[in-house]
Amino acid sequence: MTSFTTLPNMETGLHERDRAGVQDFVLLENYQSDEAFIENLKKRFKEDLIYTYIGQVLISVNPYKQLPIYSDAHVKAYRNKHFYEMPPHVFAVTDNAFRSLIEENRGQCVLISGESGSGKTEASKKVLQFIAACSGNQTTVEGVKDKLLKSNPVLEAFGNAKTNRNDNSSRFGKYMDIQFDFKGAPVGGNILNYLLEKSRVVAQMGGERNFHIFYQLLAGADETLLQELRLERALDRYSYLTDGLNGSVTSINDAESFKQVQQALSVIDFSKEEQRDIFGIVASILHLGNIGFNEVEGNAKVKSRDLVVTAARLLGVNASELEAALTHRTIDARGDVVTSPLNQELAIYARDALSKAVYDRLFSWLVQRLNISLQAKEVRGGRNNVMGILDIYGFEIFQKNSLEQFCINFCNEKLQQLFIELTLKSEQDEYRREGIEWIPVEYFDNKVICNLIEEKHKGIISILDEECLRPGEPSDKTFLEKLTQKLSLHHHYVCHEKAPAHIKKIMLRDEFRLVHYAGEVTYSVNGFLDKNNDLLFRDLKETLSKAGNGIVRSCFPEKELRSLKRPETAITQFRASLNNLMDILMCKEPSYIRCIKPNDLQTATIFNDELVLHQVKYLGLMENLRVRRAGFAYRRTYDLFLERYKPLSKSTWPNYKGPGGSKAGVQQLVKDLGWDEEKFRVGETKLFIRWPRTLFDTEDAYQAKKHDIAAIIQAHWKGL
Ligand code: AD9
Ligand code: MG
Repeated sequence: MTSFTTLPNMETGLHERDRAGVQDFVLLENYQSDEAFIENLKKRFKEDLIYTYIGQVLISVNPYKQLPIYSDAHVKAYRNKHFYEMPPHVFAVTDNAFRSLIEENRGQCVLISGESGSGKTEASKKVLQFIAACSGNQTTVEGVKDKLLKSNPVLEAFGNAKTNRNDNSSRFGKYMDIQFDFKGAPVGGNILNYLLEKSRVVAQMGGERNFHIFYQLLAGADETLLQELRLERALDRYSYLTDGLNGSVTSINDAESFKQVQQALSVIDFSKEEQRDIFGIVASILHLGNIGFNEVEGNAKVKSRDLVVTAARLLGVNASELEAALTHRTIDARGDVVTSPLNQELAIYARDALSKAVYDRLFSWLVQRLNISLQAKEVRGGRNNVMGILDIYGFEIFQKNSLEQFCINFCNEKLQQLFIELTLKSEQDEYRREGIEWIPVEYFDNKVICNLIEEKHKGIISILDEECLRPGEPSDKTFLEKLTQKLSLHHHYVCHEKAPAHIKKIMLRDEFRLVHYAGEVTYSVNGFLDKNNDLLFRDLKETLSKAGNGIVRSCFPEKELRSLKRPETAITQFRASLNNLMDILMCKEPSYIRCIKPNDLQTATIFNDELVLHQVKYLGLMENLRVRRAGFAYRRTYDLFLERYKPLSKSTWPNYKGPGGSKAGVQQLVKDLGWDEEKFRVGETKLFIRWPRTLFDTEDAYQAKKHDIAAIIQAHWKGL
């Protein structure tokens, strides 16, 4: 497969290093220096070279502009190439993983991490694009590929929103498995979704929007559909849309996106009826949000019955029943059924809880429905033929951080843990496998923060759950008191009382602060208990379980009402799903894409050194590089090394003919080159080179010789 014509990277990698920095950080001479690291990223960024390696790990800097590097020609150029043959690219990482999957039958996962707006979702789409473009083209496979690709616009419409960090921010976590047959053709897929930020349905921060689908529907639906849903185009008619940014976003074309969503739903085989039900639910939520309440003698009364009637019609429930459920609460205490009226505040709470629950369950239903459509008919070639892509919400620090940010940041701590374990572990494994001595490197292990959050009985999650389940009158305030009581001595927990003066100044009394691996975040406990309890009054559940809208009915099954078990708290469910995810990832071979955001303004050309350095540090990239360099900066299989450098010695040119194959050939070659013992080690299958300089010199010698080789080859062909 390797030939002189397919080895362009060494030129770009080694000889362009002045103009465009080094394409692999292990080649950076001053590798301990933060400045040199940033300088290299910056140099490349300015040249539109957004990708750089640390060994096998890909670093991607968000260019915030379209680059012409994802064309079909690029896919083709990266297909079936050895990793270092081509300049760094998300396609190279994908090709590498894809080939391990097919050739070695090893389950793969591509883990994409980085903070909000750094380019994770875009990277995940490129991974999918590459796989779709280079795997099989029979009609059955085309269908699967189409569905996989089309699942993205649907999930983004319902699960993404404009935040202050990113105009298209993922507000849910996504893990997608693609299943392949033994020939490498995709035959199915499966998506796992994690914790949708459903509080956004009823309230948004200044400058932010609700989920895209609401705006898409209002901008893109034709008049007939709008009328059927009793909607008007004006956004300011809907109270759920007027909290944050009231309007459209220049980078987003809502009407156009709506067309894409409709088209995608059709490709994924959603029936007309299902589509009508979906949009009916979205519209019903907008109407629910407009329902106001008066209070008469402590009892809430619906202000405008019309809205209840419209929402009820769209959900397919009885309007009077919905009205009663919005203003009353029935408690079944061991057979004693008592119904009591709600006051205005509680009725608003019940209405919002209803909207959130309906939207959240609609989202999960969509994922399940996609999965049915993506289900492989038959997977031949074993269950290891799976490639997973993880694109989950990035680390977040907002002005106000609540339970949602706490969950998102906890998730990022867990992924960092995995990164530490897998990168260090795989490095160690390789040295062990190859019989090479290993020098351990110090690194910050964020396990201590994971424990602070999730340790049984002692961690923040346990304390929160305990408080939620405690009889008496637990509140956010009592929760915070417990936290402080139990954790005030922990190095990564900062409470108001014990905060240093400069922090105290910016902290409120209802806040606590965590020292995350990626930075310090202040959380406001307001709403923690409510969100964790995630209570939807029984009357509403009962009403929905009888809905005429088929999706609503299946989202609120009757058996849930009959269950006597207390539902698990939101955070406990989240922790369980994360641990399950970690188990899935641990048994696959990982490829890493570490995304970096060059500035906070979502704009091309600006490279903010300080901001980038912060990310480089917390992503552990300097440590990653040190680990990679502590042992051997470069490694190359004997075959590859010999193929390229054999012209440098008479004993290996044109071919090594001695005994012992390419390993012996390489040993002979480096002996002829006069390398001393310290420069390299001989592993089982690879040559390990300690310093990049050794490789540079060898490459320089090769370049000098290249013209001679060209002449020799030409003469050779002429002679034939
Ligand atoms: V969040 O954690 O979901 O808030 P992501 O997913 O990390 O975040 P996303 O991929 O959505 O960020 O990227 C943000 C924006 O940056 C995109 O909408 C694009 O406008 C831009 N972007 C990111 N990567 C690329 C790229 N490779 N080429 C061009 C890009 N633009
Ligand atoms: Mg995203």
